[in-house]
Amino acid sequence: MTVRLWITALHSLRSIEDKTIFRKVLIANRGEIALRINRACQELGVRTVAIFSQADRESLHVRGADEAFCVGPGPAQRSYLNIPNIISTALVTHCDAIHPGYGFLAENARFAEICADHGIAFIGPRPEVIAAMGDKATAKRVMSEAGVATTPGTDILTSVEEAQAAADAMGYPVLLKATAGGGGKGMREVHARADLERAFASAQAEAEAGFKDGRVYLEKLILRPRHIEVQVLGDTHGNVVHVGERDCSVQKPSHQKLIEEAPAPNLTAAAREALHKMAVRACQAVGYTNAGTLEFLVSNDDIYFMEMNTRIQVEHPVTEMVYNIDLVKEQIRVAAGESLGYGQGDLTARGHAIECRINAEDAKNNFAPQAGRLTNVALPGGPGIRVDTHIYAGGSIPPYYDSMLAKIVAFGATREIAIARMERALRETVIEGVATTVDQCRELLASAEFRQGHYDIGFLPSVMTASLGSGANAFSA
Ligand code: MV4
Repeated sequence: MTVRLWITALHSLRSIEDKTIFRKVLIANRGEIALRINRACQELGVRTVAIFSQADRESLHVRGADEAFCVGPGPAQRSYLNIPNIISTALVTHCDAIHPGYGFLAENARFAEICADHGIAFIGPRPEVIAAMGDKATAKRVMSEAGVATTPGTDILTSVEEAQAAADAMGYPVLLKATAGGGGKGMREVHARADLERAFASAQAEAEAGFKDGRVYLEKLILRPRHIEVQVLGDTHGNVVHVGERDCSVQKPSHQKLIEEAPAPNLTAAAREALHKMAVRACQAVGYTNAGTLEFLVSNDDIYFMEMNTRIQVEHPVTEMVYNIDLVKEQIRVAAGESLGYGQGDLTARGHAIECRINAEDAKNNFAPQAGRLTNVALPGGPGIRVDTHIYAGGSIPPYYDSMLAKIVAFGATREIAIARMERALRETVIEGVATTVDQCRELLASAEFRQGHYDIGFLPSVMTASLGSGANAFSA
């Protein structure tokens, strides 16, 4: 009897332990995502430590956290990327975990490793998985071995001759890509054999300069595909679910996304199911944990895996609206060792969500980033509108960081309702003091291509040629 009681007591102790989430999390980021993480922590009853640069002293993310520490001067290299200062802040404040957000240190495998070395949980996947997915050629090899359809192409190329032979075999046009890349840096479109040698050299040089890794590989150029990505979530007990897809085809030539939506419009049920299945299979193959995104190119009914992002993404709110889930809370829970506690069957998409990114950029000046002080701010609200932002009237926009000011998310029972709400929200939006991309978002939303959901990665230039100049996007062929 006594023994029995002890066992019961131990069981309940263990289950309490299993449910023990972090006590304190350091938020290694700034701007809207720092606020977003702080909100998730507060709702979970987790205390927070903010870090900030001298340029961000007056930022909202500093005020929202339980504690806040300056980690260096304005330039990110000396503050938000300053690993020794961030780790020592976490240690001094007794944080159990660090949430990296997106950008900065989010996909730095070495940083994830350093966190672990100091007994701090990194809220993200394992360092080996971050490293493997960060190398695009490795990621494609791993996914291909797991049975995922990847963009036809080569592994790392060691000579021009090898590139020429491969290109001849697959047929032009082809695309050279940097293995350390992503985001288009070190990418070269090649339409004829005569142009390959020069493109090979300049792709290598750009990759070497940008990433200190000049290795490139070759792919068949997919003409006018859609960029569709699948959100995934895995726990440390082997459970993986997908949380649907997002269409992110509306991007600037600089590969900055402008509008994202979930679900993807004009996708057949078969293609959607294939995407979801491939994403889950891929995650199971690499033992993926935490939140992640698999990027695919979709052309007609052909689906090709392109790369995987091992972080929470800017556009995660459209998925949250459609699936009624809090992805940042889920990230924190699974990083603390909790089980997902639900399966694929418990997740259903409902309605439609669209996100517009509002940037501090001057469309009349080639989208040059704007810094300065905001003289007036009035944010939209009302039915179906969510705004994730760090801006306020009187706040300053430092010159050192990403130009994104706000994400406006519109949700509705149908795509039409979401579009109407977004248009209404954009009309309500007042941001004065710096030039913003509000008008460009309105222009995009008003276009026939967007309204019909018939768009691909070549869509933007045809709508915004006036602002961007001609021939801005070589991939619109
Ligand atoms: C491609 C492609 C066409 N074919 N790969 C752009 C950024 C980088 N992540 C990969 N990118 C592309 N890879 C093949 N084989 C077209 C693009 C591309 C693109 C992709 C998604 C969204 C917008 C884009 C704009 C231009 C080119």
